[in-house]
Amino acid sequence: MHKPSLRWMLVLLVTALVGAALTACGGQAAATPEVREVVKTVEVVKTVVVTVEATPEATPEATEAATTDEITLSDEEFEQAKQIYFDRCAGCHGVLRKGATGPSLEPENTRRLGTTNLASIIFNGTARGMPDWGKQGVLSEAETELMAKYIQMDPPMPPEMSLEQMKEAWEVLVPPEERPTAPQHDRNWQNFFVVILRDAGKVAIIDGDTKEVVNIVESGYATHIVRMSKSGRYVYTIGRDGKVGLIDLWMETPDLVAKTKVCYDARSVDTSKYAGYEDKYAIVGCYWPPHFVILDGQTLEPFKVVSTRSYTYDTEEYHPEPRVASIVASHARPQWVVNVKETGQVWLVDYSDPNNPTIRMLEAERFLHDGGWAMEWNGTERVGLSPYFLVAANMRNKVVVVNTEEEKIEAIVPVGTKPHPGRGANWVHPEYGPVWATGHLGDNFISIIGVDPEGHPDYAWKEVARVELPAAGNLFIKTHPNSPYIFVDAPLSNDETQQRSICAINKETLEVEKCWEVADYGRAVHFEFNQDGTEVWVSVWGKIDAPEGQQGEVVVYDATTLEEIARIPNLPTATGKFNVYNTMNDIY
Ligand code: DHE
Repeated sequence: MHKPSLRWMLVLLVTALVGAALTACGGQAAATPEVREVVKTVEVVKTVVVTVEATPEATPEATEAATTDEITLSDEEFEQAKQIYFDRCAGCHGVLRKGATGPSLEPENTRRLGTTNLASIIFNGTARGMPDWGKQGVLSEAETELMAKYIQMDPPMPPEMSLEQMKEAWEVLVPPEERPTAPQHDRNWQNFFVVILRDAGKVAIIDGDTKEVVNIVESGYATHIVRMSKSGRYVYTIGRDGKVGLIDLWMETPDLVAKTKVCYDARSVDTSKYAGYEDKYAIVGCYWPPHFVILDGQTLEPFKVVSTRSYTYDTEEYHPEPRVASIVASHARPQWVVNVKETGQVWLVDYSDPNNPTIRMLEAERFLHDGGWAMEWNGTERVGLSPYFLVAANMRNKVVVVNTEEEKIEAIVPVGTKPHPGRGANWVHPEYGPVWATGHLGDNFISIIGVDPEGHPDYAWKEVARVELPAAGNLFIKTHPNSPYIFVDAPLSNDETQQRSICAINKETLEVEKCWEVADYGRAVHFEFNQDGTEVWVSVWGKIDAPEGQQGEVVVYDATTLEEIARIPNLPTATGKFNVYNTMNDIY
């Protein structure tokens, strides 16, 4: 059978890309970041085509063979590569490798680069955000080469998951009728922190008053986040392997009371927070299969699966893998905001009839990721949540503002490179009024957005200020109404000192007041405040196989004086941490 030669396919592609670039920028040199990205891609493609054509013996057939021939893996190697891909690559590039936070790794793109170039990128990383897996010691040279080969092969299609399979995995360890009707301990459970021990697949429950570890609970492979029920009594955990756990904080020793598994790859979970639905339902957002699942909030029985496979909002092309990124629950209506990454749609899901949910699909922007609510204020006193939810469209360098009351996209605000807010930071600035801020993976500043269209219309939905940081590579930003500071980390910086450092920014002057190293190992990552906002907690994310004392811990600072108050040691690979009171009330 005759197939078109790779060389001609490349030439056609270059022509198409050049055409697209020229059309987009009117024949001028690249003007917008989007066009610059296209031109960079074209440059890479051109280089490879020229190299291939310059080789005398490179007939079209030989070229095609050279790019595919040597790629054979044993079954064992293939399985190993598949697991590494799931662990390290799928989050950014997608299971089907169509690209999202990272570029497409479909074979027609990777084969152009070849094993050596790909191995170099995987080992050394890139300035545009690809981690240096080899330099970090995460992948050996052999594993790097294995991955360089694997991603030139067609991606294997992972299996689907039925409701029946989810029910098979479902287990109620303590039925609701056997659970306590009041807390069985005297601890201030609303000031508990649930700390993720990522690579241990566990969470530590820590008493925020005494800093004692109350229990350590199995929670699934590479647990990603936890969220609290509206009452705060229940903790929902989600593992990267799609395992969901329900922890009851009222038990004498807080522990798991139910568990299930609703997908193979997941990042988000939330609960029903509207009056009358408190603690009633949970929702899990999956990366693979691309769907969300509604579960009973008390037992975790899964009962409704909704696929997110659909069409990209802008080009209306079918996408087989639109992953569910962040999910937040409204406090003002029976509504979840479900952010569908690849198709760029925000789905407002009304759960009042969860078997027949009404879904309003809003056209937003592609590659939606994480986000949080803007707050409502009376002067400088926080009085609750506004109807506006802000979410990063990270590869489009934008923040989308969703008006959940009027069910429409209120605004789309350009910010820096790859915004990554976590849930963002809210405060009242003397001039701009109520604001919300995000950091960036790819720029060394935070962007501050005005969020008060009624009181401060001139600043609303605009980037009103930037605060420069010592380094790019920020992952999380956080504040509390009772702290004078906004805290930022930089775990993805290329510089080891910066990875371990955090900075405090003055809310009024917007000056970086202090930056300091939290530990002499690992990466400082993610912040959380205690219930009254007097302390800020930061994780030191060490390695699970490091010597004792270097695997991870949490460091507690006074949120006003910035003095160190305590170190909570022996928390291997501590990452996210969530205070019960702040999480149930969405205080950030
Ligand atoms: Fe996260 C939030 C996805 C890497 C720790 N992360 C989120 C959310 C999503 C997401 C969609 C929002 C959940 C919500 O609010 O419902 N994260 C991803 C990825 O796809 C990505 C980029 C790569 C991957 O393969 O997972 C990724 N995340 C990381 C990390 O490397 C971190 C630091 C450690 C880890 O677990 O892998 C990490 N992500 C977190 C944390 C939050 C989070 C702690 C919650 C922040 C909060 O304050 O709510």
